[in-house]
Amino acid sequence: MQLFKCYLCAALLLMQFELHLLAASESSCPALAGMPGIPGHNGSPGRDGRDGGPGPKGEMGDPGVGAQGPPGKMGPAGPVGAIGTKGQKGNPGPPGASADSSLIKNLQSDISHLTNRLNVIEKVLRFRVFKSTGEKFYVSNGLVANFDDGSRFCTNVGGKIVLPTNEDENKVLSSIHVDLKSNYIWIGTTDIVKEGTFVNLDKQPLTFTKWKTNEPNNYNGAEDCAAHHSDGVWNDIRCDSKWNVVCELQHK
Ligand code: FUC
Ligand code: CA
Repeated sequence: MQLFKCYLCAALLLMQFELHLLAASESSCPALAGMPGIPGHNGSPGRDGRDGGPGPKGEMGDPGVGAQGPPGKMGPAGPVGAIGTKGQKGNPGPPGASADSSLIKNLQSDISHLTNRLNVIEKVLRFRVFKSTGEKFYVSNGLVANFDDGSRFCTNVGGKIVLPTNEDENKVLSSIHVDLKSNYIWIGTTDIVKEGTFVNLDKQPLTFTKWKTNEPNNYNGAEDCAAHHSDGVWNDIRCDSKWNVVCELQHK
């Protein structure tokens, strides 16, 4: 058998040799190639290779069996929610106590004051000129008369001859001179009872005066009444002279 293999091998080699010859004769005619040698024996084993790279990741292990940890910290507050819808109307409350007597008294007092004020305002509106001083109304229909007639007129309309009791009222009276185009306006004070001592028509001392310099002078010994001049100051003057009449109406 070993012998047969050797023959077969030699025959194959010879065939291969003739094929080479055939191919070479088509071009040129080089020197003849030698016979291929017999394959050599296997070499000795190589050296050990280097360490390989890390292997693939292992499978997840089974869950542990330790005790549960403490609860975590509270999280931050969430965003403010939208306003909810309006709730239902509540039930009616129990019946209230009846209005007490002090409330009724207050209401009656308020009504009384308002009625009085309304009556005064209705009177004031009948005059050609009317001004509010805050506490009083100053009114005039343009009457020019002596002191007694003027005083009577004012009483008849529910007031009295004007008498300023402070700077503001004195100024309001000055402004009325402009409306009346007047020189003097009677004021409610006289020294008829005691010469040189001017008192109001209730015989009370004056708490405010605005005498012009060197007045009152009782000129010619005959000046027991007084008037407010258009320049804003007062002068004593004869009671029988005729000047503009302005009344004051006061609401309680
Ligand atoms: C001054 C005034 C008098 C009078 C006379 C004409 O003497 O004091 O009241 O007005 O002038
Ligand atoms: Ca005078």
